[in-house]
Amino acid sequence: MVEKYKNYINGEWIADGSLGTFKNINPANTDDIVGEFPSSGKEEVDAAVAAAKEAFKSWRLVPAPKRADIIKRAGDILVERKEELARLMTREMGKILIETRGDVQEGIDTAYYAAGEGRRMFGDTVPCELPNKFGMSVRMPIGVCGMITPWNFPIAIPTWKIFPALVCGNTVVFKPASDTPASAVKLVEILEEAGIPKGVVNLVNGTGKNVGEAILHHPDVALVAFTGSSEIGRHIAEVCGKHLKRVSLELGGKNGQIVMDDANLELALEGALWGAFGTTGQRCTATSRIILHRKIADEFIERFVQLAQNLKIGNGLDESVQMGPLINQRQREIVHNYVEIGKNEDKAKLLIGGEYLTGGEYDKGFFYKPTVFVDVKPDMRIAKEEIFGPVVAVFTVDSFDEAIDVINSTSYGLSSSIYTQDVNQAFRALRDIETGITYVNGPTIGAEIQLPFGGVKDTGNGHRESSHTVLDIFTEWKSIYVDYSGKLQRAQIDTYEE
Ligand code: UN1
Repeated sequence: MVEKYKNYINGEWIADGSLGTFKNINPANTDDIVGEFPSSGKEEVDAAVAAAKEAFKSWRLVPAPKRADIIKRAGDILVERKEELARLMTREMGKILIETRGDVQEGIDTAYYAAGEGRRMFGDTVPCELPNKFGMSVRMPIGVCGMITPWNFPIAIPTWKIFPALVCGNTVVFKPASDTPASAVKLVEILEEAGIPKGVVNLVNGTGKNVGEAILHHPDVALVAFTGSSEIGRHIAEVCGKHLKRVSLELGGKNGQIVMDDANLELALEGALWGAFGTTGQRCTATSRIILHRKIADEFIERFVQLAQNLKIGNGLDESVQMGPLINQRQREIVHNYVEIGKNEDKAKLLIGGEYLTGGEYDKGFFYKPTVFVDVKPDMRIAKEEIFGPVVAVFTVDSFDEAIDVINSTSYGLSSSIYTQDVNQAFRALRDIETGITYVNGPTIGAEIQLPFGGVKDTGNGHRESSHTVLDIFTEWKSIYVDYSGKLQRAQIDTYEE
């Protein structure tokens, strides 16, 4: 029996989708069907937006600390259900259990942080230039927010958007990735249990083409927040631009780890392995480039390749497994196509991997071998484009300055890292690397939710999720002047008139 999941619109769980149903399968074992979901389109989006618009009228008036209490409760429920959710997530999208537990933990951290904002959300009070006049700024909610989220962090990323948006007083239409709809249903169930009023959060399952597009074009959606590829992000920005919708984009990455000749190699190797092959390379923050100082390059490559080849690959529900499958066959083809491109590019050398992992249980999943290219040059496609798989491009450089040039030589700017013991070098790197996040002596993955998350260049459009900076996405400023002088006072004029 395949479990049947539903949409959630205006406080009701609705089984039928106007476009039928779709199945969600376990990428580590295609015999395992996680569930059947309503395939939705414009009809459901219209109903969800109407419910969210209506609910906004009262939700915006609920005091922020009370809204935050509901998010705090959602965090408490996530704590109780952490293991169950992690297991479902591993089944649904393949990453290993310690990582899916971390994914839920990121949602818990976000819940408590966002709940705290319910009692902060600071604005400014400033002196006014005229006597008997008071000036301050306050944050106002924006309205109905369309949240379009990816499959690689099925709990964490939706919470990054939904929790703070709700504390700010917005209402939500949530369209999760069609590869991870079960985690999304669980998250919405948790919000319902935590006491979210009807219509405040609505869940519509389906494809980007059917559901996502309807959200983008709906006149009553005031804001769209999206995490995913730069290609789709560009399209979303175009549509939202045309309609003057607010839009927040978290897009791709081509993150590099620099290893200088004075680095602690042990540490740098461990970091590179985790950064490159954690989540099977399917993080926007994944280490897809390693930039080695020539003096340590040979030793590093030899040891790195050995470590990569020894990784235990398999079904993430097995606690001893270190790397799971790719999300689906389409992604496996994309990854493999990049490997073919890399093999044909001038002088890049494929050292290990570059093929499907097959045989026995592997034949039932979308497994791919850890893949390492060396002698990569910055103008190659495998050096510049996001692959989203366990594929690493290794560069060898002769100096710190060359390392910085190489790390900056992509259009992306999400995360980066440098391994060095030299504090001067570390600070120059922090200043000169063009990314939104830079680590010293740590891998490119592993952002904590109390610092801004996001990137420069083609990685986004200037917004930052997490931290208090997320409030700038989900609120707009209102400036307030109260004149208690009892007369007309003209700014800039009466102030300076004798
Ligand atoms: C992503 O890669 O899409 O910093 C998000 C990290 C995680 C979040 C990654 N905390 O790697």
